[in-house]
Amino acid sequence: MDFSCEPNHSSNLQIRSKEPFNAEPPVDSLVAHEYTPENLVYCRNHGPVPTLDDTYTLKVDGKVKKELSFPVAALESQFQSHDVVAALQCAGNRRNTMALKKEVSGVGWGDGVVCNAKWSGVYLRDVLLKAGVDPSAKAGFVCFESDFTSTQDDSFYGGSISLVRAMDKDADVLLATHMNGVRLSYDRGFPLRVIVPGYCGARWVKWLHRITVSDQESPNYYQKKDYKVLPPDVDSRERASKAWDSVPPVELMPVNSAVASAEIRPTGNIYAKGYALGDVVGVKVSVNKGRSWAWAKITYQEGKWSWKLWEIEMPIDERDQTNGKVEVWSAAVSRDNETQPLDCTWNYRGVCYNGPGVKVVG
Ligand SMILES: Nc1nc2c(c(=O)[nH]1)N[C@H]1C(S)=C(S)[C@@H](COP(=O)(O)O)O[C@H]1N2
Ligand SMILES: [Mo]
Repeated sequence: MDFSCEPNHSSNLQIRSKEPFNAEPPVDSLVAHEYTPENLVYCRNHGPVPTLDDTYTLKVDGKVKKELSFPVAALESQFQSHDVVAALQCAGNRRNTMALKKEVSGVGWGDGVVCNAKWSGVYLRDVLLKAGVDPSAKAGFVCFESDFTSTQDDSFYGGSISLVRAMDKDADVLLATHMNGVRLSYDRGFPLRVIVPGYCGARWVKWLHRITVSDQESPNYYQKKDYKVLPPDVDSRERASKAWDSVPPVELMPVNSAVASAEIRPTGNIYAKGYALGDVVGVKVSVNKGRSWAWAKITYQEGKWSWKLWEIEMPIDERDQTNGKVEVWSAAVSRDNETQPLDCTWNYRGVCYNGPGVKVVG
């Protein structure tokens, strides 16, 4: 296929690799918005960004009673449209902090590989119901395929989720055509992408071409091999390849947070802001490396799947400073009292890092 028009990537992003195009925004600019504007959304690609139009045919096949196939442009007229506010996060977000412990393999990502948006489109559940899928099915998978280009490691990009998740009304899995009220850009997956709230970005397949109901998860590299939290003794590609089959894929992301900006006010107090991810009920901040914590104020939260924005102003002690510098730490706490580990276990691919957020000021 010929991609005659090159997508215009935002110049606000810090480029981590040009081919494929991987880039993230400065994290302090990210938390200035509840819904991330398009020009501050990170780009994570395993292959070229195709510049498609919306006339191609979307296929729904596999273990369905009735196969479906229609032009993607017809999706919106066939199913009811819905909005879901959800944060999108790459499993590699914050990888650079894990790499401080020991080298990891992957794009050198900071804390900005995340965004929050209102996604609009149709429920995957509604499409599968039309294909005759049993809503009470207890087993099986829904595989997503984008095969307009090959990728670094496979002949196409794919991923899957369980059929139970796909059919669960409360999971809000969407086939999205719009982000923040406008059509998806080429970078975001125009004309159609999958939204799996709470799950790592790898399952949010962009430029969706085919949906297959199957007894097996997607055979794609990024489902079966990559995006796994490998045991800590796996420290080479060769060892990784031996562990792939026995380690589950990353699905729901762990509770997380980052300090996006921090400053010392003229009063001598610290003022810090950041984001938190997961089913978060509170965010704690420490200026003395975890000896004591104070609760931040949540300034934004919407529905079940959004990120939370937080801020805090708190006094600092002279003892908290080393050479005039203070480390500001954050740790989110979830509804079931899960929190960020002070010492997050290292893994070879540097995925799902969720040690405390850290920013040094002064
Ligand atoms: N077709 C396709 N979909 C994809 C990817 C890809 O490389 N190709 N990358 C995935 C990964 S790893 C992430 S984190 C998100 C990134 O979405 P974004 O570029 O819109 O931020 O898209 C996912 N969907
Ligand atoms: Mo990702």
